[in-house]
Amino acid sequence: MTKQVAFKMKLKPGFKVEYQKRHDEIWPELEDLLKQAGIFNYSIFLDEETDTLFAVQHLNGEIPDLTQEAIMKKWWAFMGDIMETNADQSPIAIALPRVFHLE
Ligand code: RM4
Repeated sequence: MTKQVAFKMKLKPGFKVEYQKRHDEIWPELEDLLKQAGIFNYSIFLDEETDTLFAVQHLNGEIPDLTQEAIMKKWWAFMGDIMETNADQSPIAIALPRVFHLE
C-alpha cells in the first residue's frame, strides 16, 4: 500500500543555488537509504518568496524513521548551514495535510 506525504522546511535566505547544487549532487548512499526505506517519487519545491521548501514523497508502507541512520545524520549536518534546523541538526519539517488529490 503506497501513501503520499508532504511537509515543509525552511531554507536560509539566499541559498537557493547552493541548495539546488547540493541536491543535484546528492550522495548515492543517501539515495540508496531513502529508496531502501521505501521512499520514491520524492520532490522538493521552493517558494522563493518565503524560502519555504515543500517536499512531496511517495512511500511503500509507513513513514520510515531515518533519524538514527548515520548517513542521514551526516547529510543533515552537511545541510545544516543553509537550512533551519532542530537542535540535532535535522531540518525543521512540518507535515502538511493533503487537501486535494487527482489520481
Ligand atoms: C533535504 C532534507 C531532507 C532530505 C532531502 C534529501 O534538504 O535534508 O531531510 O530527505 O534533502
